[in-house]
Amino acid sequence: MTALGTLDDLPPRYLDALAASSTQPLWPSMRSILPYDRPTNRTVPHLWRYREIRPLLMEAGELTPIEKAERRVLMLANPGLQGEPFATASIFFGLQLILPGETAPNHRHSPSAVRLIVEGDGAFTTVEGERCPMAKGDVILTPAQLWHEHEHRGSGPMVWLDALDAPLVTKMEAAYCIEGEPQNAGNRPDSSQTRFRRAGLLPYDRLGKVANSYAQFRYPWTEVRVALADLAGGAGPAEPVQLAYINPETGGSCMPVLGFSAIMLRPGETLAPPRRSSSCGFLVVEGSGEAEIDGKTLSFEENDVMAAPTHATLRLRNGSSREPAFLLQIDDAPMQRALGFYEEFADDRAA
Ligand code: GTQ
Ligand code: FE2
Repeated sequence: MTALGTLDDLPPRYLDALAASSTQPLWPSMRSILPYDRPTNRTVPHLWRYREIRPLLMEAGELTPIEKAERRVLMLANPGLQGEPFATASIFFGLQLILPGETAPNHRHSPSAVRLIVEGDGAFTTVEGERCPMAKGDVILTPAQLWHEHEHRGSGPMVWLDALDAPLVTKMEAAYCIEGEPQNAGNRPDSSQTRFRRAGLLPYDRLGKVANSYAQFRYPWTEVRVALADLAGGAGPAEPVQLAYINPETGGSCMPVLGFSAIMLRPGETLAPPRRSSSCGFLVVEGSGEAEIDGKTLSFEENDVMAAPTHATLRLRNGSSREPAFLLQIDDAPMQRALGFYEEFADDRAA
């Protein structure tokens, strides 16, 4: 690697002239714009303990009425990002609380959001007129620019994890939101229960259509859990048990920027995926164990959330030798693939 010239190498007169012409030399900044060999991460491995955050979220329920919040959310701010309210450089995570009888008004925005349900029942999110019931572990999509509102008709608090591609959209100076009239959705079951009931089957009239749309908004956890158990039943001990959430009409990632998948850690299993260029986070749906992210050990329990920077070395260990553990993974691999630079590293240099 060549040692490059610095600003000190240049005459002050020349630097003043550059500043006056709104230009800058690249070569003194080359290694910070293009770090050599691997990226420089600000994002640090981190775990948000649900046990600690839940009381704060409940207190927000007392301190701030829904009308004053629109969305009552505690954002998960990675300590490495110096006050930026993001979990990784490209992933926004927030824990949202809605109380019985409350509604979060109809709106749409340029960032995409996905809900991963943590606790409670009796709430719905309505996306483009489709009413999606929320139950623990469910994944519900709110793609960019689609109308969505939340309503809680049950009893007890309802909490979910919001995952948004807001960091990217904000960086693009393209983030905005508008409010609309309530959607007045009917009682029809959502399409995960009708048109997309089983993997491998598509409504006939959709066959061959290049879908530029979102066919399915909700991915019920009860079905994902069964699918993971069935996958484990047919897998060798060294094969990871992980299922990706896809758009059933395209077979591609369910969202364009962020990717969603479910992992089953079999009893006693340690999962050591290849090092990847993507950043990611995890929501623990069931079980407990340890994550090792770039050498940092984090003990996780049910409902905890974790974040890992790009290019991280990762191990996920199930703490139980009797019960499986289940995690939802959120990553920015779809965006990296779309941009043409996604990588997996077979030889883990950091191991
Ligand atoms: O529930 O619509 O965490 O618009 C951030 C922005 C949640 C939502 C967030 C949002 C929402
Ligand atoms: Fe929203």
